[in-house]
Amino acid sequence: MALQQVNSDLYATVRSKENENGAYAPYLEIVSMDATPPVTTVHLNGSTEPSVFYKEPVKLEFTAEDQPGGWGVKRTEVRMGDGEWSTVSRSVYAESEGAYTIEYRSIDKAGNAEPKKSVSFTIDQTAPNIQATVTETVYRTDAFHAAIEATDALSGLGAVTVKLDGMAMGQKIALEPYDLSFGDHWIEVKAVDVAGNEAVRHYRFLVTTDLRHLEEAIRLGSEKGWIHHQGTANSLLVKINRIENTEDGKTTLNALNAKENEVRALSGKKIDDTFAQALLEDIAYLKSLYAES
Ligand SMILES: [Ca+2]
Ligand SMILES: [Ca+2]
Repeated sequence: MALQQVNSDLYATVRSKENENGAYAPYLEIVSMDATPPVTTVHLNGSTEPSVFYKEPVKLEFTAEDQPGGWGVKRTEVRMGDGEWSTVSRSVYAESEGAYTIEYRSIDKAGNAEPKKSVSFTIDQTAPNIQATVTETVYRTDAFHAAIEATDALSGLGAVTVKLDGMAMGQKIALEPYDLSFGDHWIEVKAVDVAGNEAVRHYRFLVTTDLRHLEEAIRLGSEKGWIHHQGTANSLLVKINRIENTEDGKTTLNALNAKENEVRALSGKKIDDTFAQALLEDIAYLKSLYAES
C-alpha cells in the first residue's frame, strides 16, 4: 500500500513498520523534499589529484554524499569509455596498461542524478627501449663513435643519461683517436619514462691495437705533422713491416723493444713529445700482448 503526495517542499508517504506485538501497522511519513543530487568524490590510489600517468595499477575509490537533510545516496555508478553504467560498491581497479577515461555519478533516494563527471589517466608499466650500436673492439688510432637511442611508447621519454666510464656524455659520443686508454671501457645508459619506469643497459668495449694500426698511427702522425720528416715516418714504417713478417713472438718482442728505444730517442726532436708518448703507449701495449702469447 502506498499513498504519496508531493508539494513544493514536503513529501509524504504512507509506510508500514513492525509494532511491539510483531504486527505491521501503517504510518504517515512526511519529510522535506529533496531536489538536490549527491556529490561524488573519487580518490585515485588515495589522492583526489589524479596523475596523468601511473606506473602501478590504479585503485579508484568513490565516496558520495548527499546534501544535509537530503534523503541520502542510493547508488554510485561508473562506466568505462562508451560502456554501460554499472553500480559500484566502493572501489574499481584499473590494472592493465593503457589510457582510461572513467565516468561516474551518484543518484540519491529521491531519484536525483548527479551530472556525470570523468577522470582520465594512463597506466604505463613498460620501461623505455634503449638501442645503441657499440663496436666491441675499438682500435685506439681510430675515432670512436656511438649513438644511443631511446624510445617509449606510452608515457613518453623522460630523462636519458649516458655515462662513459662513469663520466656524463651526450647521446651521441664522438671521440678522437687516442682519446681512450687501452683496455675495457663501459657505456651505461639509463632511460626513464614520464611514468617513472627505468631501463638500464650496459655496453662493454675493448680498446686495443695491433701492428697494422701502429702503422696507421705513424701515417696519421706524418699527416698531422707530429712526425716532422717523411723520412723518419718511412723508416719507422719499414721497421714495423719487418716486425709484421716475423713469425716468432720472441723476435717480435725484441723488435718492439728496439722500436721503443728509437721512438724514445726521437721524442721531442723528430717526433712531437705528446705523439711520441702515444706511440710508446701503443708499443708497450703490443709488447704486453706478445709477452702473453
Ligand atoms: Ca539529495
Ligand atoms: Ca613506458
